[in-house]
Amino acid sequence: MNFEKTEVVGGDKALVGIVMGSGSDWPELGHASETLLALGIPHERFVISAHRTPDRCADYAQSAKKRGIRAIIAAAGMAAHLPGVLAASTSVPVIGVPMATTMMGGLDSLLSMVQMPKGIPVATMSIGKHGAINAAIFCARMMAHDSPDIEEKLEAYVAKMADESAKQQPWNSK
Ligand code: RP5
Repeated sequence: MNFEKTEVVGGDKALVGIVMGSGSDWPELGHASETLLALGIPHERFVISAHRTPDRCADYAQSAKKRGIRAIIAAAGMAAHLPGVLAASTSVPVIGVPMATTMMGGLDSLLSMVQMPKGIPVATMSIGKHGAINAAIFCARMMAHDSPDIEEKLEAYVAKMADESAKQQPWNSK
């Protein structure tokens, strides 16, 4: 099964799919895309809703493996079913990113996502930007073993982070 064509960021063939329940999730999911790019992982991006476009959601999940997608980062807020619904229709690992909400700060999204019953796992990250960035790094960790380029970029990313952390002197900043 083919899914609709889209722009691939950072290469010719996407290895990771970033899927979000609404365009309103993009400000946080943009960090996942940026981080995947920094780690040399080509990816695609779609707005797909488990509730508003359920058939499209099933089509995406069912086509993902055949199209070469090796991990799906799925973000949603409120009753955040998207990662679980995608995971139900594919064997590709799904990494869930709960979105912050104005009503409950994202605890609603987190609990909807993390409490998957046995059999269909979703690897749930932390809420919002931190989870989006960690989802991308988690993809790199899964893929580094098979890709010296991703491994090298991941090592450089971690080394840069450590360097920046060790150099911090907040008492000297104005
Ligand atoms: C979820 O509902 C989306 O993932 C989003 O976080 C939330 C609100 O969606 P919008 O009303 O902003 O489109 O499905």
